[in-house]
Amino acid sequence: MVIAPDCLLLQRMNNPKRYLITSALPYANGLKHIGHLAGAYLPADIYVRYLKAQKRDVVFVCGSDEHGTAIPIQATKEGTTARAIIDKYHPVMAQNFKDLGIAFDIYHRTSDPIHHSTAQEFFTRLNDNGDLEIKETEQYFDEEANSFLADRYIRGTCPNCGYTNAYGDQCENCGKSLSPDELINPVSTLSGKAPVKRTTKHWYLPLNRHEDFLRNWILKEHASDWRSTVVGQCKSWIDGGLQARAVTRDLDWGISLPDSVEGGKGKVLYVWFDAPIGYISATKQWALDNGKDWRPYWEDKETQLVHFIGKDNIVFHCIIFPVMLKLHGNILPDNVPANEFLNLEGDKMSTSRNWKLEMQDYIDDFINKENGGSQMADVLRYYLTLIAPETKDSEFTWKGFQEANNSELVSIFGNFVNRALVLMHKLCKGKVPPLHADLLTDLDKTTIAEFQATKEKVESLLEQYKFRDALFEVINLARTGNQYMQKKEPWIVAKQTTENGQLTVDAQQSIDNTLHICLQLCANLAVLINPFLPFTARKICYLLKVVDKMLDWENAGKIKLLSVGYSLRAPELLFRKIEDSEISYQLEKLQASIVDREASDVNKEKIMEEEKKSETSNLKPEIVFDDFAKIDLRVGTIVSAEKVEKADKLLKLSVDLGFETRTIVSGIALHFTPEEIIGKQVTVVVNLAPRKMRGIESNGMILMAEDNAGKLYFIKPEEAIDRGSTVS
Ligand code: B3M
Ligand code: ZN
Repeated sequence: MVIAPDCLLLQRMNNPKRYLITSALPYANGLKHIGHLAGAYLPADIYVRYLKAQKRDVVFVCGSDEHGTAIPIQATKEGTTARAIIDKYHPVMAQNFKDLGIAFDIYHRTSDPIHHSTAQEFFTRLNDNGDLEIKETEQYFDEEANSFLADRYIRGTCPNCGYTNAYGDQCENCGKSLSPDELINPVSTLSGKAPVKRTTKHWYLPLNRHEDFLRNWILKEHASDWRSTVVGQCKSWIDGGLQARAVTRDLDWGISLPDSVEGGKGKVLYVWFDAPIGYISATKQWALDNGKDWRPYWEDKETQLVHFIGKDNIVFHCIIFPVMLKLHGNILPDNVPANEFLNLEGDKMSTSRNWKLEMQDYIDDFINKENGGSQMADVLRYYLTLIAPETKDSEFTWKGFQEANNSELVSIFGNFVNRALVLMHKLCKGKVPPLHADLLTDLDKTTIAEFQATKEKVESLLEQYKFRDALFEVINLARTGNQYMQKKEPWIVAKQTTENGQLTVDAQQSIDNTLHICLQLCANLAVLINPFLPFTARKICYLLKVVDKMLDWENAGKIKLLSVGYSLRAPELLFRKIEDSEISYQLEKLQASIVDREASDVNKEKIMEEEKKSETSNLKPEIVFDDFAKIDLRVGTIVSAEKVEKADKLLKLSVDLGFETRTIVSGIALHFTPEEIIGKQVTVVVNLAPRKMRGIESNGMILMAEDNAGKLYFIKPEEAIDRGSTVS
């Protein structure tokens, strides 16, 4: 029998020999906020806990990213050295993750010698193999500081939005990534002077040589199993034209080029070259610490490599690092489930504006305070998973946080477990009652069936990285438990007594069955909730007097997790209610922190105003009405459409505008077939100067909307209207 290659691929992915899971290495230049937590750490931890509960061979690596200009810039701000900065933030970040139950197998750091040598070896291999290009270019140089200027050390006016304080690599106002050459009126932040251009030599990774590989690997092989937001971003990068990217810098903070590299003195590896290699060095250190071999995790195709990141890191993990891995002879990621952004109380989180909730703040206010404890780590994990920005940006609100806790964790999940234990103590003498199999009602049976059904649903969702939906299923099972108890009403059944006040046999048996099922359901909930809320799962084990081993995934779906006659502990609440006063305290604190900042920095007000203006990223500079009024927009109907020869992106359209029929060449051929758009109404810019494309004169432009995934839509009236109608 011949097995189709596709099937082989699927077999491998469904049952890999081992897993290597990574979370983006956070810069050790300051404390991280809950947006980071929700983006790259919490989902990875849930996935890893699930895999570990399944007894899979899995290593979960992360660590501090301690290079790049972010570090010396922070050092200048704090009046100290780069080394002091990383030594200050690295341990706090490690502890924050621990307090929130993010259980890395190793939290490494890129300043470690093992990482320096790993990154240098990586660079050397690529360089020796001729996989890098060396180019001399002109770059900005600060004559006063006698130093080349990293992108972050140059500021100027953004060509996209006009914001006057944009960085050389990105405009913080409109989000557009820039190169220093694009800045208008560049200024060095070291001396405040205008920089000059000087020639310097650098090593480049020629991404352009790998276009076919990337197209095939991402846009074909992974078109359906990767998130559409991720594929969409990759596609627009690739379509935009891949270029060689410099992988070295003139800087004095970072990993020096190996001594063996000619002309490499005084240069360091670009932080985005070394940081992802940090995943490999972390694995090496983990292997050393645990007497294991790190190689199969990076070299054997039977390993499933998954990178958890935020959307701003997509290009590095899906395009640049995979090219590096391929050239170096490593395996490629199986998936890169990147998350979108998490906003906070109606605004995007921002460190510069102090509009954020740091992990440390949450830990101080909810976990380390007497009224909290680790259980409160689970509350944050719960809410962040509930609002996970998996497919689009989402929003953290303190009210939402309170609501999720009070009306779901307390009232549904906690309430069910508590009632089961209370009733068991009251009606079954504190012991697990027997199950009378011959007396099971239909309701009993369907409830038991839900254990297994939920397990299967959760498994399938987790394997698709749909953490939010998976968590919903678990809570739904607790909801089912409450409804079951409500229908069976054991407290009413307990009133069926004989004349001498004894409970009837039938009643006792019915109560036994109800509580047996409820208690087994509690045990099932512990197994299923464990990846999401690990502290809660352990607390349930404690109450049920079982060892944590019960949390093995294979136990989910089973009805026999607790032995009959076993005595359980007295109930304790799993979650406490969150009071209105706690929420208003947090809201006031958030507002106050932003005010502090404004008062201390005169420029901030302006920045805030400008940031407010651009609620969404990539806003263009303001125009006056007259600018807009110059554009003549009309509704037309596509009457014919055909492919343009030798141009796979172009369609030649005839558009009937009522007053005339125009030829328009449109770059939509990859999105629509000619047949499907004939007869469609569209909006046309009719006074655009004619342009020749592939020898065809195009007389106008069709308006299209593009969603985050890169899908195109026509802009048209709600219903068909007269051709030639104006749009304004
Ligand atoms: N430190 C950027 C960031 O924290 C960077 C990630 C590195 S992952 C290899 O967003
Ligand atoms: Zn801008």
